[in-house]
Amino acid sequence: MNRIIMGLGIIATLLLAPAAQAANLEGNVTAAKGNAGLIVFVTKAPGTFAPPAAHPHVDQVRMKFTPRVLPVVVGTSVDFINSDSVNHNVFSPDNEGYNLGTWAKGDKRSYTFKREGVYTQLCSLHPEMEAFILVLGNSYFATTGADGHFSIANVPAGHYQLQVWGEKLKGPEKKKTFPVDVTADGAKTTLAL
Ligand SMILES: [Cu+2]
Repeated sequence: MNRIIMGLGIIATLLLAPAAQAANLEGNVTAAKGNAGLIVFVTKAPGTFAPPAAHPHVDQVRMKFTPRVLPVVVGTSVDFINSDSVNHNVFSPDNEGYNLGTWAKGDKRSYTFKREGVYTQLCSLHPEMEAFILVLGNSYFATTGADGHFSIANVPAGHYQLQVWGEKLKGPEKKKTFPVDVTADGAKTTLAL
């Protein structure tokens, strides 16, 4: 009987424990070379981050990779599809490097990103084609809209560093870190590159 009561007590404690406070981290990026389509991300966050069950995809359509920039959390599998009537290839010379081969419309290949980093996506058949997959260490990232605004949902309260990635940004801009304190009410910040 005592054991049952103790067990119930533990369950009640777990049920009554306040959920970890998480809030919206939002703001605006100001950058000389345009502030749209930049990736804003938290550099380090405690915890583990499961990749999404549904694979995000990069399409090859009208001779372009779409989207041109795709941010994912480490461990994510990305599907590469071809919607054009011509063959396309996908390879990346970055980090461990890969070449997924060449395939026709309607077919697809997948790649699982096990390491953080920037992976340039290229097509050996069409040298003008280019895209970027940004593999990040946690799920707290967002892409800026046309007005430079970004919003990262469900960030636990805490002190973080933000960084910004964009293909046109120079090295020092990409290395620039912005401290931010997220409270239960969230955080609003301006990142001036
Ligand atoms: Cu191609």
